[in-house]
Amino acid sequence: MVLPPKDHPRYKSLLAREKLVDASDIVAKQGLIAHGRGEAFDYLLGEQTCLPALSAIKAACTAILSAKNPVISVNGNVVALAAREIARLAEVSGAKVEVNLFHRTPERVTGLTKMMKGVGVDALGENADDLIPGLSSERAKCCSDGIGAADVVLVPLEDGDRCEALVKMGKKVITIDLNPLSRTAETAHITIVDELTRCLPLLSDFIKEKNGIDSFDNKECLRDVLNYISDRLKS
Ligand code: PTJ
Repeated sequence: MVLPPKDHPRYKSLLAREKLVDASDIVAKQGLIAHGRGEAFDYLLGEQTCLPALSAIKAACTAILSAKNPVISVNGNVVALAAREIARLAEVSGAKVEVNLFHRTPERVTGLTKMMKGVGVDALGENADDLIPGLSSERAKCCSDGIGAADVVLVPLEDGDRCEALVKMGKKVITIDLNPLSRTAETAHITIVDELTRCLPLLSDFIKEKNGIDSFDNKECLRDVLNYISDRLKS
């Protein structure tokens, strides 16, 4: 990996790009496009955690703490950018981690499982023996003791179809998505409109401190994020 100079004003952003490019064997090519879209929205948010996102993180904290069987679903981008942050979240919450891919190949599932093992997490996903109903492609594959049995699923950087299918299965769905207008953002029960590596440590901290909130309305939260962006643009 070619590390950007630490004093570069866009160090964090360049490092994230390097991580994704460096992990090109396990990150889908489409993942680079998804990342670019995320970057654009992050500019609009001022590359900081806005107050509505903070509420969503606290609501996610409550949902995960109240879950019997929470599962964190990870894909190529999530592991390449935030394997350690996911490991910490799994540790403080007791949630299982499952590799669940949109562009699924056995090689990618194995590679991502190995990367999670490298940060101390035994991720599920290789022995997918269950299906998410209503999805006709490879992305339906999941594990019966993972996503199949979960009551609360955290699905960062998710696509709309699978998010909708998980909601239809009766699961409580939390997503992390910088695009407040995406179908995923609108379909999930709790949408954290924030950058993945920025909000995961906050979520882990809140879980450790049991610092959640009970009252949360996702539609209102998304409206608040859009108002926040609009106010920033106007000023
Ligand atoms: O690894 P795979 O095969 O499962 O594929 C993963 C991707 C990301 C390619 C797949 O899930 C996909 O195509 O996702 P979408 O539909 O492009 O949605 C990804 C969403 O994540 C977009 O709305 C982006 O704005 C958002 N996003 C991208 N990078 C970040 C992000 N949100 C938070 N933090 C980021 N770093």
